[in-house]
Amino acid sequence: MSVPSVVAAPTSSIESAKQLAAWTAVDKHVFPNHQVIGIGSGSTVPYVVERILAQGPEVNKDRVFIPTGFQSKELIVEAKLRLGDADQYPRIDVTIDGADEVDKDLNSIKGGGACQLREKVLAEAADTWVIVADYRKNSQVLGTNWKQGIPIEVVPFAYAQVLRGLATLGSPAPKLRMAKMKAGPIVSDNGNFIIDAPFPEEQMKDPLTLLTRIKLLTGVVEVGLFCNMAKAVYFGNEDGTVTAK
Ligand code: ABF
Repeated sequence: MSVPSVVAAPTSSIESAKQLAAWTAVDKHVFPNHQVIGIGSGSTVPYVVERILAQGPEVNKDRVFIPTGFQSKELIVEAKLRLGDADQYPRIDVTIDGADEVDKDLNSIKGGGACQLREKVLAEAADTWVIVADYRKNSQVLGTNWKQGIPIEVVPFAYAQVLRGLATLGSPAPKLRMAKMKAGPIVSDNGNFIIDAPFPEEQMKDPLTLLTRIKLLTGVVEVGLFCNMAKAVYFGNEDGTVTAK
């Protein structure tokens, strides 16, 4: 049986860095006895699937793969791996996902691709949750590199009120995320809107407190702050090395 190819060979140092992080995470955390595997979203994750495929059809034939959204579902199908869903598999052996930024304590911002609700469900369901990213995502304090704010999924009916609530919590310019050409709000896989809310550095230094406050706003479905969840983070570097946190 031939192994399907799900990603082209990297053509830039950034792509090579992503591939390196993804391959390292798979080699260190995806074992032959792992049967239920969560597959995250974003541009680094295809390299995760590439490395899992390289473990061979014998290992993969009995495994089931749970996606965090439409993109990873397509990826799993294209790779000819068995697709499952989170409601069938509330316990996952290992989930590997990307991130928009990761701080010194392994807290992360996620949701640049509007998938943070399903990403968090799969992170919480996993015995082991691992982040893979290129070196640009590595920082001391969240919000240093990722400037557009914390992605927050909200029920459409409540978005204007949540915008007001976020301003009250201290966000200087929370914005409803719009599609290209302002064609309308971005809609998540769950039919909800996304707000991007930047916060001052002082508040970003304590992401758990911020997460708790935002989550209490009525109409908020999930917040793209992932605190105290990651077992490990791998950043691929341009020089061919990997930084592990
Ligand atoms: C996903 O990966 C999202 O949460 C995030 O927006 C995205 C970014 O990752 P990449 O750099 O791999 O495209 O998990």
